[in-house]
Amino acid sequence: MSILDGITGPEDVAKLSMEERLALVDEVRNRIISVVSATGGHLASSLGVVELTVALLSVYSPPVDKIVWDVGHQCYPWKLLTGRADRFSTIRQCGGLSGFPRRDESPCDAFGAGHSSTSISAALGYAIARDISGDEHRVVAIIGDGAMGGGMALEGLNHLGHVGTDMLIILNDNEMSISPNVGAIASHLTRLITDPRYNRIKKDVWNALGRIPSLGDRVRNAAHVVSAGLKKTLVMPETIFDDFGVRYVGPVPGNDLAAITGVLQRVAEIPGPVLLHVLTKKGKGYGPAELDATGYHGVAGNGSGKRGSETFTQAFSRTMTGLGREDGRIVAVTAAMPDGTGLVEFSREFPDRFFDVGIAEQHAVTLACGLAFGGMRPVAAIYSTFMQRALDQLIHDAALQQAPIVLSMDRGGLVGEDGPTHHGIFDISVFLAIPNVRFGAPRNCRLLEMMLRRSVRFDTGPTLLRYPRGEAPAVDSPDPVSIEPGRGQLLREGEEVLMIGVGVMSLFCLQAAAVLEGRGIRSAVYDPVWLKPAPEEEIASLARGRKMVVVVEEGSATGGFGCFVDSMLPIGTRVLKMGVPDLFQPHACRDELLRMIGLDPDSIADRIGEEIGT
Ligand SMILES: Cc1ncc(C[n+]2csc(CCOP(=O)(O)OP(=O)(O)O)c2C)c(N)n1
Repeated sequence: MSILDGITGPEDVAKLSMEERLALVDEVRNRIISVVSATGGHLASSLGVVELTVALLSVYSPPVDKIVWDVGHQCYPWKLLTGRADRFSTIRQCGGLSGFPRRDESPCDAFGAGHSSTSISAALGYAIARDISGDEHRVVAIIGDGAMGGGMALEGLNHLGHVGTDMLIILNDNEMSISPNVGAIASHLTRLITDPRYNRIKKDVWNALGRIPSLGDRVRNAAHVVSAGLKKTLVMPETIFDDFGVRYVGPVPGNDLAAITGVLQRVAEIPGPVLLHVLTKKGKGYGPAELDATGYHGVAGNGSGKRGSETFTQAFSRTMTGLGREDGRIVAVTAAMPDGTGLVEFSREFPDRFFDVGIAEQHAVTLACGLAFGGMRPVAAIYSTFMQRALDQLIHDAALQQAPIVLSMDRGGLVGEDGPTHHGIFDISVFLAIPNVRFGAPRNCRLLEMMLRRSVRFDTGPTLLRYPRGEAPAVDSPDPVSIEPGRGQLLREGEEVLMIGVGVMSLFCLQAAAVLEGRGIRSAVYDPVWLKPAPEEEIASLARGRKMVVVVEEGSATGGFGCFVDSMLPIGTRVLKMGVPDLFQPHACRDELLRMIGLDPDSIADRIGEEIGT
C-alpha cells in the first residue's frame, strides 16, 4: 500500500518519519499529475506547494489549528492529505470534490476561497475570535505573491499590524501570479530574495540541514541550527512587512521539505504577527509545468476536445489589437489576467498602452476612469465574477461621473468546473440597477467585435460588454442589423410566443423554437443586444398579442433582465422568466449545469410547452 493511501486524516501525516514524508511528497505529486491530466484543474500552483503542505500538517493540527488558503486553487495536496484522497479523482466533476477549499466539504477547510486576497482578513478574524474566547490554537494564512498585492490583503495586513495578535502569514512566493507577477510589492519581494543575506542563510542553515535523504537525527539537529539561525540570520529588518508591524522571516526554500518543516516548527514559537517568506517553484516536479507555469496554471482534462471556431476571448483579442492599431488612445487594463482575458497580443504590440495592475479589480476600474478623463479610450477586461469586486468603483467612479470606459466581462454566465466562486451570474441583476451604464450582451463573436468597436467611441458613461466562456453555440443567426443601444434584432418570426434570449441564449432560443415548431407552437425569437438601454419599444410592440413572453438569460433570474421586461410590459402580460435560480450553482461542466437548471434548448422548449399547455 502506498503511504498516501494510508493517510485518512491530517493527523496521519505528523506520525510519519521524515523519510516517509519525503516519499509521500512524491506520491502526492504523482497523484495530482495523473488525476488532473484526466479531470483538468489547477496544476502548477498545487504542485508548487506539496512540501509546504506536508510541512504544515507535520507542525499544525487542523481542524483545531486554522489553516486558511488564499485563492484556494493550490489546495489539491491539502485535499489529498486531509481525508479526501479516496475521492480525489472526482475533483471538479459534478457531485465530486470542489477544486477549491470549502467549509462544507471538510472541517480542515477553515475558509472557502476562489477569489483572491481574502486569507489574511479571514485568518485575522479567526485569531481575534480565538483571543476573545481564550483559546490557544494557531492560525495560519497562506497567500501567494500575486494575491499579496491585492487590496484586501493589504487591508488585512494593516489591521493585523494594529491588532498585533499571534498569527502566521506564509507568503508563498513563486514569482508568478497566473502570468509573471507585477507591481512594487513583487519587486520588493525580488529584492528580498536577491539580498546577499539570503545567500548566507542558504550557506549557514540549509546546508546544515543536508540535502536529504538520510534524515532523522540530522533534521532534529538541523532544527536547532535553524532555531539559532532564525534569530541571527533569518530575521531581516526593514521590509515592508516590518513597517506594517508584522515580523518578517525569510526567505526560505519551500520545496525543501526538511528545511521548511524545521523553519515552521521554530516560527510557530514566535509570538505576535509573523510573515514567513517561502520560495517555491510553480509546477514543481512536472517538467512542462515548470517551464510554462502560465500555460499549466489551469489545464483542461483529457476528455475536453479541441475547439473548432473562434472563442469570444479570441474575438475580443483580435478586435483589441485592431483597435490599438487604428487609434493611439486605446489603452487596455487587466487585473492579473492578460492570458485569460485575451490581452496578450495587445500587450506585445502596444506595451506602452497596456496595464496589468495585478489582482486589483477595484483599482483597474478607477484607473480606467482616470485614463478616460485624461483623454484615453480605456478598455478594462475583467471576468464577470471578478467585476463583483469593483461594484462601488463602477457606481461611484464610473457611472456617477459618466466616465467613458469599456468594461469587457468575459466568463459571463456559468463557467463550469470552477464552480460557484467563479460563475458570472450576478452581473446582469447587479449592474443593470446602476444609472448611466450601457450593458450589452453579444450573442456571437461578430457582434462582440461590432459592439466593442462601437463602445470605444461613446463619449460618456461606462459600457459593459458581457459574453460567456468559450465559443458561441454553433447556431446560425441573421447578420446583425444595428449595434446602436436601444435597438435589438428579431431573429425569427412566430405568432404565439415571443422568446427573448440574452446573448448566446438567443441562439438557444432559436434551437428551442425549432423544437417547439415540431410540436405546433410558433415562436418568435428576439435578441435585445443591449440590456441597457433596453429596446423597450421594440419589446413592447413584439409582445403585443402573444400568448406568452419568455425571457431566457444565463444569469440570476432574481432581478435579472426577465424582471426588467416584466416590469415594463403592461400588467396582465404573461412573462416567463427563465434564468439561474436563486441558489449558488455547483461545479460541473457548463453543458451539464445548463441542463440541470433547465437552460439548454430542449429544456427551454419543454418548459414553454408545459406553460402553454401542449
Ligand atoms: C479577485 C480575483 N481576481 C483574479 C483571480 C484570478 N486568479 C486566480 S489565481 C491568480 C494568481 C494568483 O497568484 P498567486 O497568489 O501568486 O498564487 P500562485 O498561483 O502563484 O500560487 C489569479 C489572478 C482571482 N482568483 N480572484
